[in-house]
Amino acid sequence: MQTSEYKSSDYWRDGFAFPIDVLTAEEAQSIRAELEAIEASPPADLTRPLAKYLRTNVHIVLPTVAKLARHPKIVDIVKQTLGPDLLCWGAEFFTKEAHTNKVVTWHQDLTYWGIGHGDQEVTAWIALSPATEASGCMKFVPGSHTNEILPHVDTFDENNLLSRGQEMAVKVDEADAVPVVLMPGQMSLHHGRMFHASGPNVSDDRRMGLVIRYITPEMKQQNAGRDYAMPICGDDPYRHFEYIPDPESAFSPASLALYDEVMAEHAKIMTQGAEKTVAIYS
Ligand SMILES: O=C(O)CCC(=O)C(=O)O
Repeated sequence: MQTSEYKSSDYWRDGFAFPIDVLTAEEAQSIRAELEAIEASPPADLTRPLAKYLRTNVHIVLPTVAKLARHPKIVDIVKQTLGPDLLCWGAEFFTKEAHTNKVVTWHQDLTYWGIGHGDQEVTAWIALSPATEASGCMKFVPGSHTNEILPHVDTFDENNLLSRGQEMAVKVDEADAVPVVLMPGQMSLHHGRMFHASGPNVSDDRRMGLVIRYITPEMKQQNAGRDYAMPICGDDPYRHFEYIPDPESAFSPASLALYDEVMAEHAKIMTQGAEKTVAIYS
């Protein structure tokens, strides 16, 4: 599907849309190369392991990710979906190494984020390497976003990429699932109540996705005192979120200080009700 063919009616019917061409293969490769250069030689002055910065809120510390959140093609698609006023609430690299058992169990994103269970959030998942059934691409259950948020349990399984190893307490029929196959530079969109999961990577390449979470400004953090978002476009008469500025440079001192501030608040939000430490926020 080309960008011009995107129909938001498909998204609202199914709860997802893909594949949507947003970057060239070369642009995707350049972001992958930048990420891999950082992984090969992490900045010396980080107070947390590099993987934690990459795994959550990476838009605070990496200018390339902040810029991508404003990429005209991506924003155009998201505007067609959620309307003209947009904030970026989060960004994460979801990487599965080649030949590893890392999985994502069935879950609904809005379960633990504290920003309600409504329709004003969408995730853009942008492939930086081939996301295939062999490499452990996501799977979606069409129409499942029409459910409420269903009960989830924490497993803290070390092979689970999710923060608390959470999974839905109801059985999802794998036969209902659609594999979200994407080539580098292609994007999928999914709704915050979508049932989704992904399996192990049995391929020879890393499976790399950059996830950007967009919200509209009327959303509000309900669990903690403060929450943060990066302004993307349109108006925000509510100011429910503290604004995150673009980082001046990768892991700049100011961005690292802001990162710690945001993570302290997010730790309160994301760990509510958890029986163990939630490692990515510590
Ligand atoms: O990348 C994956 O396999 C899962 C990503 C996911 O759960 C999400 O973006 O909400």
